[in-house]
Amino acid sequence: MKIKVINPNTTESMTEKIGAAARGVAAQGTTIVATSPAMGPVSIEGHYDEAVSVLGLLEEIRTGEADGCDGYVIACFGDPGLLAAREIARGPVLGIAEAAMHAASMIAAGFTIVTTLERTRGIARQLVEAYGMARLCRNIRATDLAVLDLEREGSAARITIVEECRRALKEDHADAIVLGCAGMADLSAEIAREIGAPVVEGVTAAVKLVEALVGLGLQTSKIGELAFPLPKAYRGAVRGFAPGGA
Ligand code: 5HY
Repeated sequence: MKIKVINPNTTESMTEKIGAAARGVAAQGTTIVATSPAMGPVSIEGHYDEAVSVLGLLEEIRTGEADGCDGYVIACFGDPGLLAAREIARGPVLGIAEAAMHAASMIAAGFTIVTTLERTRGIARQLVEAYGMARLCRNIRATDLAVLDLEREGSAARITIVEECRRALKEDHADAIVLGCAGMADLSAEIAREIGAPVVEGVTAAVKLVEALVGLGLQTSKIGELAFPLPKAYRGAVRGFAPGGA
């Protein structure tokens, strides 16, 4: 099977890191295609960044459909454009936040999300509510790291994240940690060893869940809300996105 893992921001080093993490857990027979859009923000750290990133993401889904991809991962903890992507995809589309929370809910009685900037906590909180995880999410902690701090060689990001995870175990009584940024995709095993608790990372969780869904022969339902968009004209710079080629 072929799974397309899309980094909706346009920082190549992060896309490479995400692709390596995905390939590290992919089953034999699963091909991982890791991409990021040609247009969009270099990092997604708020509602505006997220909104602007969605068109580039959807373009990657469109090309994935033409290339026969069996499923998709949206590798950004805000799960930007998730439902729109599901409308235009045949196969399963998972966001890393949704995948990570569901995985954590199956191995722990409660988890804490450890994310980047303080201002993105609200986005994570909205997703916790949307995914029905409020009962299990003990807290959402921000390290106040910028997303691209995770890309800087020699940054203290890893230590900062480990310290916040330790506080989560002690103060929130979390039984597991959910890492709240795709840029942390290379850190989960190391952090789990250091803190002695399960650390769920969304890119790898999403890849395995997409594999499972495709293996079950499950695709995105096209009989209701997530049916293909209605054919109509689009005007101006987005005219090429018109559904049904109208
Ligand atoms: C992410 N931003 O996973 C989110 C993390 C965040 O560019 N990739 C980004 O802090 O929302």
